[in-house]
Amino acid sequence: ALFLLAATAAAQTAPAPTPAGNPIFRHKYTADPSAMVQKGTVYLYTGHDEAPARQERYVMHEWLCFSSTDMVNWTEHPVPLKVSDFAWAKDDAWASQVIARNGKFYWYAAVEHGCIHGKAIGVAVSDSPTGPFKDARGSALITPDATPDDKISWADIDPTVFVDSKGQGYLFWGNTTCYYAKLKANMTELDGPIQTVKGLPRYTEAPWVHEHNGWYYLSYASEFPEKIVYAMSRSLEGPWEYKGILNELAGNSNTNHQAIIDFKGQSYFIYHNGGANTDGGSFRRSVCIDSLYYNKDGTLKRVVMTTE
Ligand code: FUB
Repeated sequence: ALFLLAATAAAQTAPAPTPAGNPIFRHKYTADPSAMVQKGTVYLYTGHDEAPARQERYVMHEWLCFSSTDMVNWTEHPVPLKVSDFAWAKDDAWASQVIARNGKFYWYAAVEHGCIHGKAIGVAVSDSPTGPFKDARGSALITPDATPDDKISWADIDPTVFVDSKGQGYLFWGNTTCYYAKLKANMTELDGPIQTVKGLPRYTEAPWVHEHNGWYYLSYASEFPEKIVYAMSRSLEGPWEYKGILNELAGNSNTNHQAIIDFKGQSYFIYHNGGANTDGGSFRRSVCIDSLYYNKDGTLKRVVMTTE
């Protein structure tokens, strides 16, 4: 596929061509994709890896937003959310997801908390999928000490959010242990206790929940270096049944992080690897997209990265 990118300032400009195939963007390093379909448009949200070459630690201060009506030509929007938009946070624009509800758009994002040591999850809100977004609470939704068995300061990362057909919202997240909690209809408060997801062997991080033909899927990053695996259930509250590998190691990156969407009759697996440019790697990652296919029994065919 030929991927085109339109860089925008305040106003959008005409698309400018980028190299074909995966990774889809080469002008910036992008990581931890999430995606949402709204009115015939895909909105793709990513973290921004800003670490200079050979600096082997995350440098991430903001999130990015791109949109497309064909998964080929992408428009880049002005930066819609930064760590500094959460006054209580101090650094690390880690993984995130945006979801639509009640005519608004809610962005769940992991950051380093400014006062309590460790990662926290905030939620920002906007009237538009492209922002600007602003802090919806003025405080973290999930604080670094929210989960009782935290042994690491980055236990509370990688939010994924889902609203079921009855309108019940769920937040899933976590490193080493996967947690979930119900969300109130306002999407900015938990509605009940934090629970642990069981039945996810070798869980590391990066949960993504989606639904397809009556099945719920919980895909996640497993082991380290990470591969993406998945489990299936008839209920978001489990029991989850482990189904195996969805995508093998992500090239030159220790992490992988996925989003799964259906768009115009095709399913897509959106993820990152360390493949773009000679400086690419675990801290300079790049978003890739490949088609995703289901077997008749609902299980997923393994995704192999393509380059065109
Ligand atoms: O981008 C920072 C962290 O790396 C994310 O939170 C994890 O999912 C991994 O991709």
